[in-house]
Amino acid sequence: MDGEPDLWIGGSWRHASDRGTRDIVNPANGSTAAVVDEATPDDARHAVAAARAAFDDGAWRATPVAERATLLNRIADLLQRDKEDLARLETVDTGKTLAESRIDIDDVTSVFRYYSRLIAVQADRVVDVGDPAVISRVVREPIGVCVLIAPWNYPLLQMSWKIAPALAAGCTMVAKPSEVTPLSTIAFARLLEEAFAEASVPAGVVNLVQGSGAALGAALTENPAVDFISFTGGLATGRTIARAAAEHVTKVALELGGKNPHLVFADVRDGDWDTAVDHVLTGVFLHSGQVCSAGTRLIVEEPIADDFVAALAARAAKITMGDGMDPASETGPLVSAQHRAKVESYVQLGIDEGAQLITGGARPDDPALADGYFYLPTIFDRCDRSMRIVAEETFGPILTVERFTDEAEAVALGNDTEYGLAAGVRTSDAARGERVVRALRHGTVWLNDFGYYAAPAEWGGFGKSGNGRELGPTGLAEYQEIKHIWHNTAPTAAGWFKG
Ligand code: TXE
Repeated sequence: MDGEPDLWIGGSWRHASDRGTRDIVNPANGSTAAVVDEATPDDARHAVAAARAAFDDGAWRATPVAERATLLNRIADLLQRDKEDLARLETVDTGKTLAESRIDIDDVTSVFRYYSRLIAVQADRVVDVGDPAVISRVVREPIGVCVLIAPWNYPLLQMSWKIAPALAAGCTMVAKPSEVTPLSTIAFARLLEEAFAEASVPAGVVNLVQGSGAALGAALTENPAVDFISFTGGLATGRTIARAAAEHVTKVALELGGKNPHLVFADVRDGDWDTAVDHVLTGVFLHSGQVCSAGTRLIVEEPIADDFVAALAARAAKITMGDGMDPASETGPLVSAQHRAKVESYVQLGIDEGAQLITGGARPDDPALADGYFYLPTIFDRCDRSMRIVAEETFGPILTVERFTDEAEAVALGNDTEYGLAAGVRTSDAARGERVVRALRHGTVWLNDFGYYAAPAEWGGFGKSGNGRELGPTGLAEYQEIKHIWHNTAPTAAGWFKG
C-alpha cells in the first residue's frame, strides 16, 4: 500500500514482478484511497508454489492441534487490537458505514475464536470392524493447498470465513481479495505475519496476491498444485471457476449470491407491524443492497400489501445516505461507478418491464454526494416472476414487490428462483411459520427476523447459490480430507489363494 510491497509470497513481501499497480478508489467521493501492487499471473503461480512447498514440507500440517488453536485465538486478539484501523480501511474501500465495518471486524474475530475452539475438540472416530485385533479409525487431515477468492461487499469477513478454517485444518493457502477492495486483507496479512512470527509458523502457509480475477484466475484455478478452491462472488465467475477446476478434478466450494424472498403474511397486522416493516427495510437496504442474502423480493399477502408498501416507501425515503465515515450516514454508496451503472440498468429494465416505481429510481440530488457512487433506495410494486428484475441478482438498493393470496402460493413464489441462499418469513402464526420455513428451499431461513448469521451455524446455498458450506463444523470439514486407517495388531494370512 502506498509504496510498501503488498504481495506476500513465501513469507516475504514483494512488489508485482512487472511493478504494476492499481488505484483503489474511495466510492464515497471518487478519490484515490491507496495505490496497491497488482499481481501478475507469474506472481500468482509463485504464490501457489510457495503454498505447495509449505504444505509438502510437512512441518505446518504436523503442528499440534493445541498450537493451531492458540494461534487462531492470538489472531483474534490482534484483530481486536487493530479493530479501529481495519474498520476504517473497510469503510474507505467499500463505502459501508463505519458502524457496519466495526461489526464486521467483531464478526471476523468471532470466526477465528470459533474455529480455535472447534479444532481443539475435534476427535477422530473409532470404528468397530468386528475384529478385536483391528484398530480402525477415521481421521481428518488438511486437504492441502487452498485458493481463497473473496468478493468486495464484505472483504475481510468473507476472507476470514475461508482463512480461519483453512488454518485450523492445517492447510496452506493463497488468498486473493477482490481487486476493488484489497486494503483490509493486506492489513490483515501484516497482522498474520506478526502472529506467525510469534508462533514460528513456517513461511508460505498464507500467501496473498491481489489483482484482477480475469488476469489471475487461470494461474490460481487451473493450477494442478491446488487442492481446493473456495470462492465467493457472482454466478458467472463461479461457473468459470468450476469449469477451470474440473480439469484437475480440484474440489470447489462456491457461494454465488442469491435472489432472496421475504414472505410477509397478513397476520403481521395483529402483531408487531412496525418491526415487520423495519426488518424488510433493513433486509434489503442495509449496505445499499450489496449483500448476498439481501431480502430483495418482498412477497406480501394481498390484504396488507398496499399499506405495507406505503409504510416501507415512507421509511425508505428517509434513509440518510452519506460518506460511511460520517456517523450521521445510515448507508453509504455503491462500491464503484461500474456497479452503479449495473444497478441503474436494472432500474431501467424494471421500468421497461412494466413494474411500478414507488420510490427512488435515481441518484440522490444532494450536491455533497455528487462525486460518490450513491443511489437512492428504490421500490418497485406490481412485479411478477416473469420479470428479469425479479429473477436476477441486482446487488443494489432495489426491492421488488409481488403479492400472494394463500400460503401455498407464497411458498411457490418463495421457491421460484434459480438461487437458494436465504429467505425470510414474517407471521404471528407459529405453526404456519414452522410449515413455511421447512417448505422453503434456501440455505438460511429467518422466521420473524432477517439477516443474521453466526459462526457456529453453516452458511451456503441451495440451487445456483452454490455448493459447499462455510461456517460451522461443515465449514471446517471443507478443508479436510477424511482418511480411514485400518491397523491390524495381529495379522494372519488371508488364506484366499492356496498355492
Ligand atoms: O464479482 P466476481 P463482480 C454478484 C453480484 C455482482 C456480480 C458481479 O450480483 O453484481 O456478482 O460482481 C474474482 N477466476 N456478487 O464482477 O467477478 C474477482 O477478482 C478467478 C455476489 O465483482 O464474481 C473477485 O475477487 N477469480 C457476491 C471475486 O472473483 C475471478 C459478492 C468476485 O468477483 C475470476 C460479489 C476468474 N476468472 C458479487 N473473475 C456474493 N456471493 O456475495 C473474477 N474473479
